Amino acid sequence: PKQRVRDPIAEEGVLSNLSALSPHAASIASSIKYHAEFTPMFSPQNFEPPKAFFAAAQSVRDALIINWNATNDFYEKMNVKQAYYLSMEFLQGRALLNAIGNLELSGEYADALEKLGHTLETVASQEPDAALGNGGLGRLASCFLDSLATLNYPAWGYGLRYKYGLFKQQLTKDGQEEVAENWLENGNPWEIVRNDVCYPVKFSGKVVEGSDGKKRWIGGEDIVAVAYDVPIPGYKTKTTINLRLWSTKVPSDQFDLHAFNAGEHTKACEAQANAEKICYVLYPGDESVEGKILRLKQQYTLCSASLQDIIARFERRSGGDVRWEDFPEKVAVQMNDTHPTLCIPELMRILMDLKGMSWDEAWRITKRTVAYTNHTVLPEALEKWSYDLMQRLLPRHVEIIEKIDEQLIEDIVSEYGTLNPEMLEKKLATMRILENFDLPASIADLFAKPEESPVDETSEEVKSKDEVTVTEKDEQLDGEETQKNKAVHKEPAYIPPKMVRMANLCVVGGHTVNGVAEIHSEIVKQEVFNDFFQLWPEKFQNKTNGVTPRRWIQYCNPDLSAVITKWIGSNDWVLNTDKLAELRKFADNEDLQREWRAAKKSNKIKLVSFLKEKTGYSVNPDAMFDIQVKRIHEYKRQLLNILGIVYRYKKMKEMTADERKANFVPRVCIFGGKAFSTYVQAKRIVKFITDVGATINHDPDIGDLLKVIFVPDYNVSVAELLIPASELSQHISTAGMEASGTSNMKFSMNGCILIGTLDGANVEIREEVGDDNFFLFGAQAHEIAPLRNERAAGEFVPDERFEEVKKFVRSGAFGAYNYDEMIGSLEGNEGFGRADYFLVGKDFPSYIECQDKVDIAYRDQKRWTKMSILNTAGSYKFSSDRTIREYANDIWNIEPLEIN
Ligand code: T68
Repeated sequence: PKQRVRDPIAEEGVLSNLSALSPHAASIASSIKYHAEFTPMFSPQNFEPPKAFFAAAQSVRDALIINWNATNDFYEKMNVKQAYYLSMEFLQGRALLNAIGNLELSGEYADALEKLGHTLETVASQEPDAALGNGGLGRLASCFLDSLATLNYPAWGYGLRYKYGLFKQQLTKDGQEEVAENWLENGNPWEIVRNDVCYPVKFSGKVVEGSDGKKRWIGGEDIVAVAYDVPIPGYKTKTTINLRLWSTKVPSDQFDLHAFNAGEHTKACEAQANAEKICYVLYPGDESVEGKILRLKQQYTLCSASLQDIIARFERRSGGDVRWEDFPEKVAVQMNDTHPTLCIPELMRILMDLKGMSWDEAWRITKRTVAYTNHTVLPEALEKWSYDLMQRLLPRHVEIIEKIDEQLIEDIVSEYGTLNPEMLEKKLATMRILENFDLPASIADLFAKPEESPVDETSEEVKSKDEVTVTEKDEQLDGEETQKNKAVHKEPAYIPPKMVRMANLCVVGGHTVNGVAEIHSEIVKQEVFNDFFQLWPEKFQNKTNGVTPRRWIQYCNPDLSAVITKWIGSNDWVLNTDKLAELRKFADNEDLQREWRAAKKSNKIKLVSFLKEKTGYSVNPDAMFDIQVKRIHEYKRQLLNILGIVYRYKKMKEMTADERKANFVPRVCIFGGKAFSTYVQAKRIVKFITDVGATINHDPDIGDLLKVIFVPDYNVSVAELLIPASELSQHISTAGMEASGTSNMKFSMNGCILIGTLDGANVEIREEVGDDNFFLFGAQAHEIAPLRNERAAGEFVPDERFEEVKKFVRSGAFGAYNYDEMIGSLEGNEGFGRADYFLVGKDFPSYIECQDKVDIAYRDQKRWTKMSILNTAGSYKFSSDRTIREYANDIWNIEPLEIN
């Protein structure tokens, strides 16, 4: 220190009078100062906000590490059963305010930083979002970690440390543009690299059988997975659990020094680049078909490294006495959707090939260990892998999967063998893990049809799909054409590609399958996995999603939190959200109503400046703030929302200024969300919303009566600003298509009223907040299939108002871009797809009528405020603490354990 030239913090005298601070804040200030001085990655000459953030985060991390070590030591000593949440996505967002809030040090940090010349808010805003997830599924995983730690459950998360998180969204005149999100660019103060915790992971190669009959997987490509640990603090507890993220690298002995010295630099680094690229980018969502091999490598890396780690821990904690049959008494593995399905064959492989177990023993253990959560019923999002690709990459796993499939066939035949063969055949076709595979000969005999004519000796040999030429493939796109050609040329029959159905493997290999909201779990049982439900009804459960009230009320909405605490009499509600229900009895109280409105207003004002900064638009804080933020997807129906707005605008234009004022409540309609980069229709919708905004926002007739704003780059931090300021939020998916939704819960908690369909968790939210406090519209889930049939039969007669709005869009009212295709998709025009598959046209009339009711309700601010209070009061059920307790009791069988 003597040699240091200058110390800006000391020079500026900011630490000269620490006595003004509480002892705790003073020690925090010196810790921040210490880290500012000894973090070499920033210039010593200054103490700017980025450096202040990093130093503050490091000082928080010191505190976390103490608790984190204590937690891990305690679990090790007690040898408790631990749950492991395996997820390809964790959408953590920022960590600083959450960590100091959970440590109950927010005041001290604010004071300390102020002493150092910064506000806590500015410092916190320096942190980049950790966006290692796409949307709801990833954010749910992060809420679960907060609840697990808070409730003292022995549990860890396992994921991947992507170098680039979810892309940054920029809006240009052409719509959305994607930019890489280099979130690690300035270092990540929260992670602890564990070079001592690494495991080999293999791809490709081949399987050989030893003289002892044991299978060995050899050759191929070897990489290493290295652990990066992120401590996750619970709220008001010492418990600090671990999120272990794997990064990939090449084994240290594989750098080709000879090639490098010979000047072949690229070749020398090839293995390294191949290994590292596995963790380069987050898979961009459920639509992509690109990068399949890489995605499979990612999934296998997560499963293999995590299981090796879990098994090593189990063995270590068993001391010299490893009893494998106890493994499921010590380990619960939860698969967050099908992305970690390879856990099942990987656990089988390790237990059999490396630990010497028989198939039956290994299968019993595996089935008692893993469980599966389903997050989608969209058929196109149910994950399938090409059998050939998987076999190339994971030959041993494919053998194991084949055997699981064989066993399943036996189970199905023994259950249904006495039924008619047609039914049995159908069961096998839908339930098997391997799709488009022949049946084993012994089973195929069951279906031999005596009346069938013998095989035509002259017919050409059937080709596999890969052998089909390009022209043949083209013809296959047109069924009729193929039939014709067949008749003339005797073309070979098309053989559909062999696939591995990951969801079926999860259902077979897991002890429990759960959906994420009541209605969704019913659809899972009655539709998606109905055959499995009939066979194993005891496997199926519901676990309605939840969100953490720490991040999603207390930290993002301090103003409202203070009001809630005052009226409930304590802040116990942060841990026990049931207490929120007590607000019901004050819902009409004028004092509470006034304070409630003031909190909302202050959040709206904060949002107004954010919108100005990000979009340039100025909006009126007294208008109703109406928000729809989520991934852009046709089933989520942003198009219904924006067409409703267009209709409103058209009606306004037809009126005089006085009529407009009398008929419409001023609204700011806010959209946010990312479209997957190759999802053309979703990107068109983004562009359309911005085009509509550009027209309406500059229309002098309209002024403050209507504004349409697309907030760029929606992420967790933006949500934390938008949700507290919201008054109406839209959850308007086609019924039956949104598994749950979780932002609906966050909005309701923050006193926002929902407009929505009876879909996902909306159903349960409406039950809790009361029918009067939820704006319901639209067709119900059981009506959707008949409506689509009606549509297909050409029997649907669209509402005049829907025709009017489409015509208006087509007239070019929103610029030169040609929206024919987008509008065409709502009509089933030839070539434009699926004849309004999402039923925008069907629900349009009830949607705009419902929006009229919203306006009427908003005019009566007393009524509206009461509805708002009753939303917060009724949201108590949707804490992820409730969800996690249910998982712990009903699926994982783990107990809370407080560190002493
Ligand atoms: C969401 N799923 C559901 N998937 O859509 C939502 N998919 O209803 C539910 O509330 C939420 O999960 C939590 O249960 C997703 O977010 C994905 O992001 C995804 C990512 C990769 C591949 C497939």
